[in-house]
Amino acid sequence: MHNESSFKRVSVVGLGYIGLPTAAVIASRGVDVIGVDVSEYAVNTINQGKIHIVEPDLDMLVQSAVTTGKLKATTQPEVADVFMIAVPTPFTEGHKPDLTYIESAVKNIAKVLEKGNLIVLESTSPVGTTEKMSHWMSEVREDLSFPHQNGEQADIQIAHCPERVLPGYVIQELVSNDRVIGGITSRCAERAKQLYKIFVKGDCLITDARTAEMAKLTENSFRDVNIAFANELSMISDQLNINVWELIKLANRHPRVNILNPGAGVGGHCIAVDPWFIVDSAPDRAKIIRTAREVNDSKPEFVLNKLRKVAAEFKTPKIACMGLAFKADIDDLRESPAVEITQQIIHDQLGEVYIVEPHIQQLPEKLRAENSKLVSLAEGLEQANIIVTLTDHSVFKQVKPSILSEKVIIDARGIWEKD
Ligand code: SAJ
Repeated sequence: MHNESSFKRVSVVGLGYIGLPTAAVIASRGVDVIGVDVSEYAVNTINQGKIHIVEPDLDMLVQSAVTTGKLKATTQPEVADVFMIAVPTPFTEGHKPDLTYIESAVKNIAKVLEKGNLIVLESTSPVGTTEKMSHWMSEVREDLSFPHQNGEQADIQIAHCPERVLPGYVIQELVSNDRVIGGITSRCAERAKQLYKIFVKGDCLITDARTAEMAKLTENSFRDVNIAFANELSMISDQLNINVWELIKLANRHPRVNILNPGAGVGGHCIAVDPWFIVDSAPDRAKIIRTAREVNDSKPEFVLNKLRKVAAEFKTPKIACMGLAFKADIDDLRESPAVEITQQIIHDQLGEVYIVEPHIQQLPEKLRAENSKLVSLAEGLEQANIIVTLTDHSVFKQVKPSILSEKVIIDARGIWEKD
């Protein structure tokens, strides 16, 4: 495709789960893209036309972008018309946001900034971060003016456009999702909108930077609160001897009720993290948001306690842990409650542990032990006398009920109950 926008050269800083797909999609629209990452391994892999992360269809997109010369990766920032920042924003001890990746990326870019450049922060960030970026850059470049100093007349434009893509559907959602674009000034937002129009088919909705930051945190907190409601119901139902899956199915037949699924806990690096940024900004006001986090974080221990009781009734407990990924049909084990639970089962020596995770070839270091083994689905089902479902992978749903009839099942994901 031919690029007719004023953005001839786009730099994407941070080539992970968000940055790399974004870089490849923009390159596929005929724009020259420079990807910047601190990891030499990531940079070398990408420059060979390969990928260092797993996401459907990304491999082909990157390969074609690199082969046509439109995408190039480097460890040092180069001159560009726009810089899109997609680096991690984890939290530190006490759930405090850690902005060091953003600060160091921004200060690094500042060295190569030119008058007229646009910087867009894509990383999910606490309210006020985009404004902080403006200050950080001005410390490095006293020769340029920034929006917090010179408003609409600033030499440099800065905006926030939070990523909203769902892992597993990134390529599709990058193009089709609506985007919220918040500028420090309206000119910043308008300029950023021109950038996103190169590849986004959804609407680009304009606001200020603080509202855009809060919008992203709100989306993930909304989901966290609703999952917490489902998880709380599952624990109450257990106490009251009610099947929570049947309960939710029935309640959801009300035209204005739509309860989400209880599970083994909330994992991933977004929903279990972002609500804490709201709590950190307004600790006295964010009551439901904080409690939802606590409820979801308590779910793994609840599942473990159920398993401890069941295992105590067996002479030789053989436990099949179904799934390690943080959610269905992906291979991502980071911040996964399934890993946390499995690790504890192994550590507490609750029995022989048969780990079934069809999306990985070998166990992560922390799950390797004398009493643990990565096995196929068939072997796990055959060997185990206790089965605990931790991730709702599609392949698990196809297991015939007759195979399960002689096992004790703790179905934390409702895989074999829902339908
Ligand atoms: N989960 C449940 N029950 C449910 C739904 C999810 O227990 O009914 C669990 C999942 O198993 C998983 C966790 O919640 O452990 C999070 O999974 P998810 O599919 O809800 O979300 P993520 O973390 O993969 O992606 C979210 C998305 N945000 C929203 O849906 C509001 C995505 O659009 C964001 O771009 C992404 O966070 C992000 O990067 O912030």
